[in-house]
Amino acid sequence: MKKQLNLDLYLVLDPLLCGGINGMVNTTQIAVANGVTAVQLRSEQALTGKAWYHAALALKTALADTPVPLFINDHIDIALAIDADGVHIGQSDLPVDVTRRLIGKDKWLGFSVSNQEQLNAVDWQQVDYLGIGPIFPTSTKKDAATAMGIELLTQQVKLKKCPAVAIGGIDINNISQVIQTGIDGVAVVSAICGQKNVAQATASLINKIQQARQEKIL
Ligand code: TZP
Ligand code: MG
Repeated sequence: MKKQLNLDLYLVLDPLLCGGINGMVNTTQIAVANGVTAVQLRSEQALTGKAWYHAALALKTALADTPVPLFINDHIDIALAIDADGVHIGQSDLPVDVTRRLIGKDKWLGFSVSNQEQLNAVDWQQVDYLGIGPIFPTSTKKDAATAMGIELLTQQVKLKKCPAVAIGGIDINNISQVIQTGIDGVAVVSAICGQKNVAQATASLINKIQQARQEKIL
């Protein structure tokens, strides 16, 4: 059955920061137990197809009895091979319509945008959610575009026509202002991966999200 798309706190895994496949699985289990609602396998480091496949399969198994969907970054073949819940692609990957043709209607399709021009060009019929960022400077993504800041994010939140997560440099200290833009959720790498206490780091982010939403309503 298709898992639901809940973007509240979206964990993007980095095998280097997590300490390999076992580290990613461990991080995922703890993070999901503490409130993470979506998980993506992503690697800046070049991995073999075999390593991608085994990592993806291990994560799929870890998430099997949970409502949390697994997304694969860039690698549509891996997503299909393990029957992941979705794929996440960027501006330099296969075009959105081609990706949709390959993955079919039943998988979620996420797409990254970094500026207004890219947002205007989104094919809203094909995309299920957007990743908007980087919001703040980040050292996790080596080729990240310039950070857009909260003001530009607020504009993009108003213009978007599908759900979206904000990404890039988001941590416990700035997550509240990101949520207060009205965005559907937040995606993080280093605020969870490699943290000494993954359970506490995740729970604190969830708390901040709930608080910030409450404050927005009041
Ligand atoms: N896309 C835009 S910024 C980024 C990605 C994958 C990296 C975010 O990592 P961090 O550690 O949460 O800043
Ligand atoms: Mg990509």
